[in-house]
Amino acid sequence: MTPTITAFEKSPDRGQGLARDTRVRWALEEAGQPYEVRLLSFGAMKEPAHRALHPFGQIPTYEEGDLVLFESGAIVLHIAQTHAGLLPEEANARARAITWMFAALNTVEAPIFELQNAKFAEGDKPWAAERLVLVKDRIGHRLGELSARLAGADWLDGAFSAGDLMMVSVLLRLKPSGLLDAFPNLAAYVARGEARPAYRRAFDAQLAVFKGAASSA
Ligand code: GTB
Repeated sequence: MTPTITAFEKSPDRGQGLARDTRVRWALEEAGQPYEVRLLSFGAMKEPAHRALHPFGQIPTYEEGDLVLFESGAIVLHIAQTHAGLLPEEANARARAITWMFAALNTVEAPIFELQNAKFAEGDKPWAAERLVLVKDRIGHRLGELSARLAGADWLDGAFSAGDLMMVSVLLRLKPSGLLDAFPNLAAYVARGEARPAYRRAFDAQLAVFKGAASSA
């Protein structure tokens, strides 16, 4: 059965691929799984019909027959568990790859998310500049730790896995900030992820949505 995911009708990132549907598209592309996309306006995301799928009124969601999922991490994990290629077969290696997915979402994405809050949601507060310094420091600290672990390897634990897909997706959100530049091995790691044909297809698909929305506006 062809799954359907949801995405922004008009992404606020203007097609940079930073919204969380891109990681789901990427996983589906890595898995060779065709999919459909239902595009939503900000208003439609908050309507009861979408909230029945996503309690927080956000994208992405994933529908496949009777199964409805929200949370990009849970969706990517489901795709990885039901298709070959994104998780190792060996049980311990599989558990470690899933650990990297959680690390990406809980330990690395959390401070990166705060950067967006500090810049955009809180940018007009009198304490915004001071907070921005603290947030950037926290991100730098975390990136230093990740950089030390990755060292000279191509991927976090052997072959490319859903753990790398999630970590690269999270780090990509830092690209506009330039914070990755201080860690050449992480910048190269992100570039390796972006160079994967499956990532390119996912990126191009979300960009086509943005261009379509821009041309019809
Ligand atoms: N934890 C959830 C998950 O991983 O799926 C978070 C989902 C989420 O934050 N969704 C966002 C959303 O629906 C879109 S991705 N927001 C609308 C709302 O809450 O009303 C987050 C996002 C938004 C915009 C940019 N950007 O402009 O660069 C990047 C990422």
